[in-house]
Amino acid sequence: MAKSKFEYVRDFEADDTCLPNCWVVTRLDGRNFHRFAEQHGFSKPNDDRALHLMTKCAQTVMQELEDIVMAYGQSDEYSFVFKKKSNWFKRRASKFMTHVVSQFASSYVFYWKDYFKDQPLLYPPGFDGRVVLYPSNQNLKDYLSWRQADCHVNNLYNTVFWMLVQRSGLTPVQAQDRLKGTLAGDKNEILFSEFNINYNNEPLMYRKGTVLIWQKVNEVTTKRIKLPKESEEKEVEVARTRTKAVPLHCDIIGDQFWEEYPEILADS
Ligand code: DGT
Ligand code: MG
Ligand code: MG
Ligand code: MG
Ligand code: MG
Repeated sequence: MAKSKFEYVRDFEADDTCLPNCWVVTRLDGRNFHRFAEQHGFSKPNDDRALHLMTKCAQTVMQELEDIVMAYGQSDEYSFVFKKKSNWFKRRASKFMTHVVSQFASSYVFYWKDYFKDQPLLYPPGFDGRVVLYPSNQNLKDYLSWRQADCHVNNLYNTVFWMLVQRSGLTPVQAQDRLKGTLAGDKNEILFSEFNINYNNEPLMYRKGTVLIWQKVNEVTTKRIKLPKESEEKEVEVARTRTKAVPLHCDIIGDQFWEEYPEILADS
């Protein structure tokens, strides 16, 4: 077919092919979730419904899209790691980013009511996205460690902050002043001595965030089948193994996780 005289406009499209042999990481983050959390009555500092909904959306992204080897999420963000060798959409950054973000955002709205039973969704939430390439396994591990360290630092701060406000009746400004210049040890000490809380006993999901990895799981379902020599249908149990994106709330900064799941970083 002859090309139209308009075809030349294609040349204006920028090439955004991701460099070969690099891990492609797509991170999304809720837009103005400070306000979104307030308006939807999220509990402070952690809302289980919101965190579980984020993970449900991330599982949907992993199941619907190609080549994602793992994901890590905390607060209003999730990072998705694509295979080094992925050639999905010819490695175009815009495709990775927009498919991840749009699938996640539509899932957030679609699954909202399953997690927030009595809380209607008041307005459409948005998410930003970015793509970053990491050339070495160490760079990738350091990236994920950075996000998990961020989770830890913020969660420790927020846990003490909201204790001071909710239990000790400090105003947010007073709580902020009280925490100014304190180190992790000081915050642990405030939690322990003033609120009898051992930070290490706080839920792992809050302290470590959520890692999603592919795992084989056995599923037993009941099926109605009709056997050839019998007239009536019968209920039978069918067991099958499925590969699912399974949530873990573990440390990914140390070596143990990577030694336990070497297939994540393995090529192919
Ligand atoms: P942005 O990302 O620049 O558009 O602005 P924000 O407001 O989304 O800021 P960000 O992403 O740095 O911080 C996440 C906000 O989301 C933070 O203000 C607290 C809120 N948030 C996330 N998870 C929870 C939760 O479980 N409970 C509550 N109360 N708030 C949460
Ligand atoms: Mg921000
Ligand atoms: Mg945000
Ligand atoms: Mg955030
Ligand atoms: Mg199309």
